[in-house]
Order: sequence, then C-alpha cells, then structure tokens
Amino acid sequence: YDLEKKFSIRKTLPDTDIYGILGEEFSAGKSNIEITKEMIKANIKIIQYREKNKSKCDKLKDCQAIRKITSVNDVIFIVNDDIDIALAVKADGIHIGQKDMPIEIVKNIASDMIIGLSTHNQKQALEAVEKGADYIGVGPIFNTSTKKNLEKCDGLSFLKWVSENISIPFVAIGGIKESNIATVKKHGGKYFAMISELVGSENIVKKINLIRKKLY
Ligand code: TZP
Ligand code: MG
Repeated sequence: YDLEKKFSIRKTLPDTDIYGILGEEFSAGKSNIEITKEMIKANIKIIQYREKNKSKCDKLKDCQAIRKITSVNDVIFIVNDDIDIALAVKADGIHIGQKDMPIEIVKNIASDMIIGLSTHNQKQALEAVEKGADYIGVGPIFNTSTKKNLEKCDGLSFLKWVSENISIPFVAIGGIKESNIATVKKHGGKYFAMISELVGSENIVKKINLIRKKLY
C-alpha cells in the first residue's frame, strides 16, 4: 500500500479547483484527446475518463493516449468503472460507483491507486471512509441529463454535511455550471466535477477561466 505515492500525487492539487471529466458524446465534435489537451492548457490537475458507450478496445486506446499526455504534464489521471483499463494504462486512480465492484475488492487489486467512490447520502459517505476510499464523489448536487438513472440525493444539504463531517477529500458533482458554482461553494464545495459544462464548451480554456473567477 504505497501511501507515499498517493500523497505525492495529492500534493500537486490545489486546495480548491475543478475536477475535469471527459465524455466525447457531450462535446460538439471534439475528441477526448483534444478535450484533455484543452483542460491541461487551462491548468486542470485532475482528469477522469468516463465513457459509457464505447467498446473496451476504444476506451483502452483513448486511455493509453490520455495517460501519456497526463503523465508528461503531471496531471492526475483517473479511470471510471474499468479497473482493467486503469491497471493496463497505469492510471493514478479508479473511480467506482455504489453498484460497481466493491471497494474492498478494488483495493486488493489496485492497492497503490487512488480510489474514488460515488456517494449519495450520509450513510454511504461514512461507509466509504470506513472502507478506505481516498476521496468521495458527492451528488448529484443538481438535476442533470448527463447521467442516466440519476440517484436520489439531497444535493446541497448532503454536500454541506460532508464538508462538516467527512475528513477525506470530496468532489461535488451533478449539474454544476459557471452559473451555479458559487452556490455549490457556499455549501462547502472544494472540488467541482463537471462534464457537460466543460466538454460542451466551444472554448474550454476560456470557460474554465470564467468558472475559476467565481471560485477565487
Ligand atoms: N454522477 C452524478 S451526476 C453525474 C455523474 C457522473 C453527471 C455530471 O455531469 P454534468 O454534465 O456535469 O451534470
Ligand atoms: Mg460506475
């Protein structure tokens, strides 16, 4: 269990910022590679690969390329769902949901990786800490059409509770936009994960800079 590696990775992260998530289908024709490059140009330090409709083979190819770009730029690379791909490309971490492989098992097979777990209520958040998650996802904060079968979550009040009661890093997610991020911050948000607001922007660098103006 290589704690030192995990911590050295964490040190590259600012206290509060944007957590970029990829998903080609939400862009207006940009590839995941192009989106990654734009995010990195905007100095995003953590990027997650999340593709729900691509073949394993296509996802692997994407992730191999993204791993190269993120490594060179000292950006943390997290893979959603596919632990085999995360291991194959030597990602920094894996992000799982409540219905994915249990975290105990994931910890066994990816012992030196950062493990993120999505949580939607207090019980799940406490359980995630107990089971050794390195960070939790908190949401959906707002309604969003980006994810199918959206979990029920008392978004902003759950986030507030997490910010006051949970000691591991947490990332707010779900419907976050330039227009509402100040509200999310007011409810204790430190890291803000976004898909459509970033990926769907004509100029991702410009969008990220506008969003950061609301954060700092
Ligand atoms: N988990 C909860 S909401 C969501 C995920 C993956 C989708 C977030 O996408 P968007 O476009 O930022 O609302
Ligand atoms: Mg999942």
